[in-house]
Amino acid sequence: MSGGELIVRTLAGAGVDTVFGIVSVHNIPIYDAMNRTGLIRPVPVRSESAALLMADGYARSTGKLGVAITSTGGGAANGMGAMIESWWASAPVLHLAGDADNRFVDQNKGFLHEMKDQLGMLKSATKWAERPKDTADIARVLPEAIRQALGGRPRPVAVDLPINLQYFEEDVEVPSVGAIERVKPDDAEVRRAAEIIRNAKRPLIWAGGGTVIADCGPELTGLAELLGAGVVTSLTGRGAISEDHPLCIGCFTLEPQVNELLKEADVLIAVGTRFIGGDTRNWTVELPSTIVHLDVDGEEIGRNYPATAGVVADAKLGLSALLQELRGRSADHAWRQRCMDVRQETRQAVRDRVKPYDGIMDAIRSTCPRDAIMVRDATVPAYTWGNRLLEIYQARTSIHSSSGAIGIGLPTANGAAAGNPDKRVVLIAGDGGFMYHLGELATAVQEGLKVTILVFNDGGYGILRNIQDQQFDGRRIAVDLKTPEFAEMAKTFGMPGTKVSSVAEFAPAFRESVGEDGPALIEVDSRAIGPMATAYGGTSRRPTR
Ligand SMILES: Cc1ncc(C[n+]2csc(CCOP(=O)(O)OP(=O)(O)O)c2C)c(N)n1
Ligand SMILES: [Mg+2]
Repeated sequence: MSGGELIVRTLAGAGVDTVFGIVSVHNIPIYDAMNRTGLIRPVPVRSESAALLMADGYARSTGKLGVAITSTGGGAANGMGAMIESWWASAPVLHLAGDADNRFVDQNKGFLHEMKDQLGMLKSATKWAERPKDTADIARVLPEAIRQALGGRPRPVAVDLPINLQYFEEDVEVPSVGAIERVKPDDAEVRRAAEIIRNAKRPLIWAGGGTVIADCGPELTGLAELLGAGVVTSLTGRGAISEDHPLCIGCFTLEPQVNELLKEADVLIAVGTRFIGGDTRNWTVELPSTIVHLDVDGEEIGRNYPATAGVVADAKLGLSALLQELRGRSADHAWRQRCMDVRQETRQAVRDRVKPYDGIMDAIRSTCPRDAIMVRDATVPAYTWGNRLLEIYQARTSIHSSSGAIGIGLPTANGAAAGNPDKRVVLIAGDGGFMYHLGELATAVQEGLKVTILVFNDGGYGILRNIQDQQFDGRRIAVDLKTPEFAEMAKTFGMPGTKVSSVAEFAPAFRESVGEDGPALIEVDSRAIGPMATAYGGTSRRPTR
């Protein structure tokens, strides 16, 4: 069979049924093989950046491998920003990039689309990337790429595919990827960690993205209940424990009430987290001096805060081993109550700051079923309430810009909708970030994706405007943007479009959009609604010497 067919049959054997990409003379044999075999549905998009981000949204919301196909050089490079996002999100994304004929590649001869070091570029943003040396070698490289993407700590990977190898025919068997095993904990590590936790009087849990990836909701919730420990989460850790659980303090690690609680705690049980700068105000949030750190990626244990004890394991297996060891331990009622009080106080304080936009948030949450997928681009409505207060009840129903890059919203929302045709996806985007991938409105309509797109239009890069006001004496520059009439624009793409200018108008418009069988767009006129009670200027500060 041809290299293209080998690729398609290998992917299909690994359970892949959908891929996102743009066809090119440097990947056309793969498309032709999809056509001939009917094994995989290709979703055509409007930029490679969107292809990779759709694969990412698909992967994050389903837990399955997300696959994107691009061309050589500029096409492959267009996907790189997206791969940085997938790296941050620990999303299992496979980038199949076409490349020049391997008899001419990397020689700067002028082969169509070529670039200086495409494999080097792909390696720079991935856990693993390789170029097969001949067509038969695809049967070794591709399954390994899939194992790398999904195994241990999931991360983006890439396979660089010279175009001649996609055409050449070889007598090869379709390789199998095999089962992806979870990393099991070491007994001695578990016993040591359990010993520390057993003696704790005021334990807290810090749950990160690893808890979502491992799908360890019952174990995480079980440990919190057993210990009477509050659970704070990182941004990627939202949803493993339901945010309406009384012990789920939530994603508020920078709030003063939670910082106070962290100082009172005597043991922090960190699970599937690496304490990134954004969750710790660049590692200045004070954590208990005793930290038990469980992570599938041994390199993260103790990297940012010293770990008293480490357990290298999948979060689900690690937590169930700890639960076994800790059976019979009782909880301190006063501490349990203290955690539940902080949960309430924090939420109320944040709610007061975002008024009147809490009305919009409440309408979103009360209209949508618990399994709706909430996607947020990097925008003020996300930083202030979408990433914090808007409750998430299930793993894999929260997608945000992990890297902080703007523009990821629409394509990741589309990818989530493509992977979850039975669920509603809600996108919260700002006018600036939304403009990055306008072409994907056409993809949403074409594929009938059930996404409600909320564009919060403040006529520019609002957060930077606030930062200039707060930290640069109001000297505003390069923050005001001309925006189209978004609702009218949506209609020309073939989806319903509405504009709302008050909080009261929002709920009925939103309810209608959620009832649509495909995408719908609502422009929220933030200037008409007015400023938030407290203007948000981000967490970045001028560095001091
Ligand atoms: C790829 C990328 N480029 C630049 C930035 C810097 N940046 C952060 S937020 C922001 C403004 C986003 O504007 P908008 O989407 O309208 O949201 P708003 O801040 O107005 O709520 C910019 C430019 C970024 N985070 N990512
Ligand atoms: Mg804006």
